[in-house]
Amino acid sequence: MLGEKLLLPMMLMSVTLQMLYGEHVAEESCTVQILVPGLKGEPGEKGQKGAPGRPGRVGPPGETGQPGLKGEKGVMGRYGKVGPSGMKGVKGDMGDAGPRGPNGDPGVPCECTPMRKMIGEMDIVVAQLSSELKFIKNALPSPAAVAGIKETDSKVYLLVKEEKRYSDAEAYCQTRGGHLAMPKDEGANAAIAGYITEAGLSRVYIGVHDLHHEGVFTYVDLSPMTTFSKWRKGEPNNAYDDEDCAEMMASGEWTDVACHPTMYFVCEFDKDSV
Ligand SMILES: [Ca+2]
Ligand SMILES: [Ca+2]
Repeated sequence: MLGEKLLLPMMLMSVTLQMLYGEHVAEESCTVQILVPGLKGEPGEKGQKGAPGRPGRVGPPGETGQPGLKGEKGVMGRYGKVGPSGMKGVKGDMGDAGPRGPNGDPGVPCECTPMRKMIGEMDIVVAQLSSELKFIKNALPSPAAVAGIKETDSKVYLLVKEEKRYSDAEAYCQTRGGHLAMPKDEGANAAIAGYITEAGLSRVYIGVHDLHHEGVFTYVDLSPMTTFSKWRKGEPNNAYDDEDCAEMMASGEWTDVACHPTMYFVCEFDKDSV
């Protein structure tokens, strides 16, 4: 093939040289071979199949496909965990009344008269207790200072375990609505004496004095001492010319004593005023 390509230019060059130099060239033309291409050959046999080519470029995305058909319902799952408690519901309407129950056994016949009498007596006791409680609240300075109270039909006596002079003791009793004890009969005197004895004492001031007229004893409320007195033998003696007040011994007997020493005393209160 290379030879064919070179032959044509060389042949043309040879013709050109012949035109330029005439005979000189013609003389030499005998030595130049003029090459002419031959006829086209027969087609060759078909070659073997070549190797596969490289992969092509990635194509554009395809169109969205059509939705598939709905699948069949699956098997039921397991039970879930228990949920939290719900809110309290609204109270429902009241139900219908139930059937009536059977009759009870007959009761014991009422003994009303004794019951009423007992209730009446209890009312009286309650009234008395209320009265005494009111008195205690008003009269007692403090529970520790008092041995308790003693009473007769008409009087309430209060033994005060605070040592005071006669005048201060009377003031104490008056503040609480009473006076120093003024025994005006044997019963009252015995009640006070028993009170002193039970308290383990030997003597207390009582409301008897001769402060206004020497030798003329009266009660502390200035009421006269007319029908009753309980002087110990030899009393009152106004010893040392200084005994104008009176004390009661545990025996119930009276003695005139000085007014300034301090000692325990007994107050009395009218039940009507308690
Ligand atoms: Ca006297
Ligand atoms: Ca005396």
